[in-house]
Amino acid sequence: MERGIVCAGYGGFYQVALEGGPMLRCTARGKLKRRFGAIYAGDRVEVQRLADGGVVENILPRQNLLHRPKVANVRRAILVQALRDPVCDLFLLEKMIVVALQQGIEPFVCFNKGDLDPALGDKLCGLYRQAGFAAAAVSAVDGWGVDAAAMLAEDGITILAGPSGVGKSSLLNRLCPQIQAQVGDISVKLQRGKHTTRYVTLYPLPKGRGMLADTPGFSLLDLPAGLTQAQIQAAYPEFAAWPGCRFQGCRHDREPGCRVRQAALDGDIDEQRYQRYVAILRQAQEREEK
Ligand SMILES: Nc1nc2c(ncn2[C@@H]2O[C@H](COP(=O)(O)OP(=O)(O)OP(=O)(O)O)[C@@H](O)[C@H]2O)c(=O)[nH]1
Ligand SMILES: [Mg+2]
Ligand SMILES: [Zn+2]
Repeated sequence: MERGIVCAGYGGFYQVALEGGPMLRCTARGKLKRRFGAIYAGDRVEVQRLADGGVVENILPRQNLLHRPKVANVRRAILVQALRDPVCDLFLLEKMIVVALQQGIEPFVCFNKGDLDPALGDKLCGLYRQAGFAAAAVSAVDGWGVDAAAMLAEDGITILAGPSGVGKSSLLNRLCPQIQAQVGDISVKLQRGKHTTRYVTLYPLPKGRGMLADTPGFSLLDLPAGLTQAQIQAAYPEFAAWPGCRFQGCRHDREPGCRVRQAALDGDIDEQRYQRYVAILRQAQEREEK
């Protein structure tokens, strides 16, 4: 048996990158699906080679599994928003940060289409850096700010994730010019992307730097079940750094005397980030009560 990583799956076939190079087109044993539910891009698998292609015989234990986009064993997620066209959705971005951290994935916050509004790019990038995240404002069309060394994980799987039309495939082509993923348009009427990328696809990076995944865009994200207050607060590290509420397990919602809430009202903590935090906290609570 040989080991490999699933790079894409469609129509009952899986493209598997075998260790040491070649791609193999595989089918899968039926019992695997019964045991694991499904095989996802990013899955590490054991493969039996046949004269023509191969058969996935086993899935190795997963480090993590994202549901949106569907991909396993992710080390880093470049969370992409466009500064505009489509409109920048910081609520979705912060939900994605929550989910990434909960799954043990390093988030990298990326504002694309920097050419359309460089000042806003600098401002948002500064906001997230100050909060404690790796962040960049970039332009995939002219390459401004695109720094593969900073954006890609040292090894393992890096994914590009975010709404349709923000420029994930364009960025992939910039980060790794030997790949030429298909780029779509923005609908003039709806001001949204057109869901050009249909499947998660992993591309091996040169120089053994792991793999980079292009993924389909999405604009809605359900919070996972069982999300804890601490897991939500992990996406707001500036709250924990603020003196006062740190050791009390405070929700920072409507607790009397909450210093974080006060700091947000005083403008010492970004008030809109605080409001999005409260919205996520309540959404998670509603989900648990259902
Ligand atoms: N002005 C500007 N346009 C960009 C930039 N990056 C991408 N675009 C344009 O945005 C549109 C969508 O780009 P894609 O790369 O297909 O977006 P995507 O995120 O892959 O979209 P889906 O595959 O549908 O999820 C294309 O018309 C790109 O040319 C940028 O940095 N600046
Ligand atoms: Mg795309
Ligand atoms: Zn508090």
